[in-house]
Amino acid sequence: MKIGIIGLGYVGLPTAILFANSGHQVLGVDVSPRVVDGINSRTLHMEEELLQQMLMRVLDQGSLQASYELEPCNTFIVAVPTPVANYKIDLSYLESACRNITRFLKKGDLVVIESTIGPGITTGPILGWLEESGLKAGEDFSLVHMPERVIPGNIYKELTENGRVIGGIDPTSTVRAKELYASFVKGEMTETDATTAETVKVLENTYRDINIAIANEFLLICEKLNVNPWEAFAIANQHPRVNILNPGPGVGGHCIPVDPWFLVEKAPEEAALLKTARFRNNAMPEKVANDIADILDATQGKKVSLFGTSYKANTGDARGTPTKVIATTLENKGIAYNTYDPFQILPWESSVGSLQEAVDGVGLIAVIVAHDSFIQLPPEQLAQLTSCRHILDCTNRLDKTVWEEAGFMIYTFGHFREQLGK
Ligand code: SAJ
Repeated sequence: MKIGIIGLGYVGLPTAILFANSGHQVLGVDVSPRVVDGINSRTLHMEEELLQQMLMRVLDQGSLQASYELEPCNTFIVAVPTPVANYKIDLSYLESACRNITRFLKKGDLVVIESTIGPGITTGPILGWLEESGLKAGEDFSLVHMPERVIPGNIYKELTENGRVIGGIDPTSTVRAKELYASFVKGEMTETDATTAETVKVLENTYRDINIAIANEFLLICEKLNVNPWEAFAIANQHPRVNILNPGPGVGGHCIPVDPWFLVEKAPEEAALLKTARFRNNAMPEKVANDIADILDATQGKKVSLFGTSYKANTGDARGTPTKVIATTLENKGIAYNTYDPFQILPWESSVGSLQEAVDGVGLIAVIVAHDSFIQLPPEQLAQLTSCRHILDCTNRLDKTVWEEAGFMIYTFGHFREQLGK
């Protein structure tokens, strides 16, 4: 059984490794030299120790190969990005992956779409592109949508243990995909049709987006009321049926900020709440920039260091990161800043390479991302590196008492206005 996987990102590559590790011959295809050459030189472009070890093993065995070019296979798996531009889903990567498959598709093959797509895309455009091969879906080849559900940072565990939803265009397609994925998925695999599977995936991420938006809106309300949102949420969460998520500097990544738009596109009138939630979350980075401006203004600071450029804690993944928007907003306001992130792989113009450089000459440090290395930083160590004593904590993870005892002024996101006399 030869499996071709198109798109070797956070989903495609781990999937390729796990299939290769369970006895299949796998060809991984990507357009990026960093990815293809990286894999062939045994480097995983993500921080996952177990997968790194497994990558070495499958390369040694010869069961995984990375290439720019697709070849004939028995199964094709598509895991390319489906980004959003101007509130519209860009299916161009998906289209080119499918057309690539069409060139090699033959009777008896199975095509699995793992990329996140809106309801109706599998039985609509995807089926159309693949049938340009002259073969008929459901008769000559099988087709399923099997959305990925993994969370970056815990990919191996989630890929193997999470339940999966398998939506075939017909029952045979579903059963074939289920049998194939049983080679490494231990979680429950739920069978359904393609459109339901597509809908389930975007509902899941939209649900999380809306819940984060509620937390962010509650933070803004608490701030106005001069109530500590973090304390209020912790107490509210003691209620057995309440679970307020963490407010924060914005919702980044390549999934949650994107997926609600799949539903908005299909049902613009009904999806009113989804849009409002999206705009609420999208406005958070600008709020952080305004907070920074206010603190600098009140403390006569001239420059800020933004701690964390990734979209969430303990990963180097900077796609859709709120920090980028914070940085751009600061730039537009004429506020000097640098960005610091020990995980950062591709530096920005504003990036500095060390903690010492980051805090040198700044009037404020803004902790945007809760990387362990930031949260566990001893205050005494930081105090030796800089004369800056002002920290905006957007994560509420710094121990305020400990930091204040060490002489720092901590501005807790959503609850520092009184400290500024505002
Ligand atoms: N965030 C908050 N507050 C929270 C939780 C998250 O502000 O309480 C922010 C994070 O800082 C980050 C963004 O939201 O910027 C997204 O992070 P995340 O950890 O919620 O999710 P992702 O994007 O890493 O992964 C999500 C997951 N979906 C769900 O939990 C429903 C994952 O299971 C999906 O596989 C993934 O999207 C995907 O690829 O679709």
